[in-house]
Amino acid sequence: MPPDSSFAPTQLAARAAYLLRGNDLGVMTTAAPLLYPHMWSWDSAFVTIGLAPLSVERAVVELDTLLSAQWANGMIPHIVFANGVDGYFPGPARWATSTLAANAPKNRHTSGITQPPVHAIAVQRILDRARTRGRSTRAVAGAFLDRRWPDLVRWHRWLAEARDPDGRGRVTLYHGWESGLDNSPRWDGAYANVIPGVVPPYQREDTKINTDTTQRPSDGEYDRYMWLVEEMKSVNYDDALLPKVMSFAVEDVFVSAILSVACTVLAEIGEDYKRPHADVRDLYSWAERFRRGVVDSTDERTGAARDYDLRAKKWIATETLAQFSPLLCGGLPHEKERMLLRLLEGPRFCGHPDLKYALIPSTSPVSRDFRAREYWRGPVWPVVTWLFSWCFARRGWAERSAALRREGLRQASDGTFAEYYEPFTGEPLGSMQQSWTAAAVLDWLG
Ligand code: 9WN
Repeated sequence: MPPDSSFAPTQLAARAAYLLRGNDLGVMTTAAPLLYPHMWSWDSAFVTIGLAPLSVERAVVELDTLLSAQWANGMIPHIVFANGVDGYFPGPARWATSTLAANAPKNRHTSGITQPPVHAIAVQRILDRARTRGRSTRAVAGAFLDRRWPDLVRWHRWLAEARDPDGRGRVTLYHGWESGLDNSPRWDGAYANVIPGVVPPYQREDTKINTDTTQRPSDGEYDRYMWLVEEMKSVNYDDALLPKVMSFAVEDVFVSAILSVACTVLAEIGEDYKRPHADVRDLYSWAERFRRGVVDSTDERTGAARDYDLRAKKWIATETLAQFSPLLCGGLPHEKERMLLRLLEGPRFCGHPDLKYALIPSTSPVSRDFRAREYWRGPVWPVVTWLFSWCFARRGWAERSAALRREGLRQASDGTFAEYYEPFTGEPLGSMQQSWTAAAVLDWLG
């Protein structure tokens, strides 16, 4: 294909649907065919959102698979491994959760960390799509909610209790991978304080598949990632002990904002579908607590949110998309919110004159941390565009939401469904045929 050719919406939607079928292993969809041949937690929520317009029934199966691997403490693990599939490191043997973690499921291999809680949004999409279908599909969606409601509440409760034990309103992460924005410059300072001890030898798989090393984290970064896994294993992934042994511990504002939104979404579902009052009340109170935590983190002048490094005991201020977390969950005073919107739409982000599309780069092009091709350090992630666009619609900002959708579709119309894109040239990067990119397109066009 010549680089500048683009697909019309109907062709693009057909290709996206075809891609999801191709990545479908039966009861789970791989995040991408080669680089990520298993089910990832937040990917699977986005995949569900893309599957819902195609088949509510298949979308339900996706979330059912994920939730059947939920840990006994309520955690949804960041990877559910496909049976008998190799080709990704770290795999089940390195995590060793089945043998070490008392809370890990018995019937599935999973990793031992978590990922951003976007799943309530997927549940809402299932219910919304089902409403437009016949009675049997509505029944499938209703039965899903009956079956999984307690699990969804347990998931949110685990985040609120195990990951915010002091009620500060921000979710603590013990590994950069838990943020979903793995090697964002947000974590550079915290990782600098991680001194890897003896890490059992390992071979990376990702750089065999994506051989352009400028696009993936470095070996030094991987040593730290692996060391953190060893630290977790040393306490058998015990929630109560992680705070004592982990050399990486950060409060993540982006995850916290997502949790706040997800709690509100789930509480609204709970009200609509007459779930227990006590659950709905808890969900609303967590939504408020995490909204407050995000707002409390913001810079007085700009309204930009900051993460907090619990080890160094200091705020982390970087020019990344996480600055805009309060725009997702709300709560800023009006004037501050306008300042933050100006920052988002101005030349430091979407309004930068050299951007190919007016989209949110993972790191500001004017930041000294910016790298145009490097993992979470500059490129644009379509799934992030989807999330902001969806949240902006919820916030009542129809035009802003539509602008992101329009630009996101222009970017995706190359039909590669890339994991991420170079912001100035629009070159597709990372994994091609990434499931969540196809899912975002399907929802936009659905
Ligand atoms: C580690 C699957 C996942 C995404 C993450 C993204 C990347 C994994 C990796 O791929 O992370 O979890 O190996 O780099 O950063 O957000 O869920 O698509």
